[in-house]
Amino acid sequence: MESDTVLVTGGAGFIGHHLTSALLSQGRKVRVLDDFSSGTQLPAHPLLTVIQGDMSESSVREEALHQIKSVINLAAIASVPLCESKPELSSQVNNLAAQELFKDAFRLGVSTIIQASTSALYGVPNELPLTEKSPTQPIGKYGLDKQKAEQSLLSYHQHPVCALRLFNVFGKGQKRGSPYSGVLTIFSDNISKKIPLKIFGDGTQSRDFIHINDVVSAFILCLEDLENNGIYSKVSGKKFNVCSGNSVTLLEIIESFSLFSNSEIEIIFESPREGDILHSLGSFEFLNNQIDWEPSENFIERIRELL
Ligand code: UD2
Repeated sequence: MESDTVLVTGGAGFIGHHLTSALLSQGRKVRVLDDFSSGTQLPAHPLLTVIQGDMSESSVREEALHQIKSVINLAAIASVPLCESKPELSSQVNNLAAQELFKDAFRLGVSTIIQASTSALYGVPNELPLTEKSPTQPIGKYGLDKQKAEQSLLSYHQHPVCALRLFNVFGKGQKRGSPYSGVLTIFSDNISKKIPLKIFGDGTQSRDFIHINDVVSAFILCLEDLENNGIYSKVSGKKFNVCSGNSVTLLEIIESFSLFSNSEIEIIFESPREGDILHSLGSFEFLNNQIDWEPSENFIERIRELL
């Protein structure tokens, strides 16, 4: 009988926990491959198996890909500053291992692959909002490596594949206490511990924050469409922005947090982070047109949840 199992690489990370739990609740069998360099153990479930291993090793890929129907590749070094300080690691994980995974997957009979790509591919935007037609001109190692992986996957025209360009993903469950977490997690963690917030720059930089639940629903809708319609799926061979279509500045974020915090929020301004872009804002029209996906979350409510 044909396998129905989904392999989620990097499944022990922030997005992986949420995505795996959503797939399991749909009755899907899930196999997670993760090296646990930053991920955390997943709650046990009868439909879940976990392989601890390094995706760069061919024997590990071979084991993980055995009798798999579909792959969602989340395995990545997701922190922009960490990729700048460890460029070889970024090349290895974000690009080379991903390319090897795609190659082995199709050789071993996998039908469908979705790549977690990133808005960092766009680099410094010429105009906003960013659409999938905007030029890709990544300015850092993270964006460059992710661009290569995305191009590699989308070159498999004979297979149902797609790439989701995630903007700034936030929500409960992101690792706390790590300098490599997203800014909303760092800020909410510091506010609850009454530690001053550090702003790199003047706080007018803006981001398009997308809630984890919306990201999970984008992956699941694309997966279903690809599995049901193969290369005739409306998303096959394409890349999509996964964003909220709204941007907020760091100063606005702190103002929102202050609505829900009992104590004064202290801010320290530091010099801008190297390789940072100033503004990011995406359009989700393309994905919406293809499979009716749209972000559903109320930003202010979700900010309150973080604290
Ligand atoms: C996020 C993602 C990255 C990629 C990218 C897409 C994270 C950790 N990184 O990178 O994987 O998807 O979006 O464009 O989610 N900042 C402060 N103080 C802090 C921390 C951050 O001022 O304590 C600033 C930082 O300099 C930047 C902004 O907040 O201007 C957002 O930083 P981030 O690390 O949350 O996310 P970003 O956009 O670099």
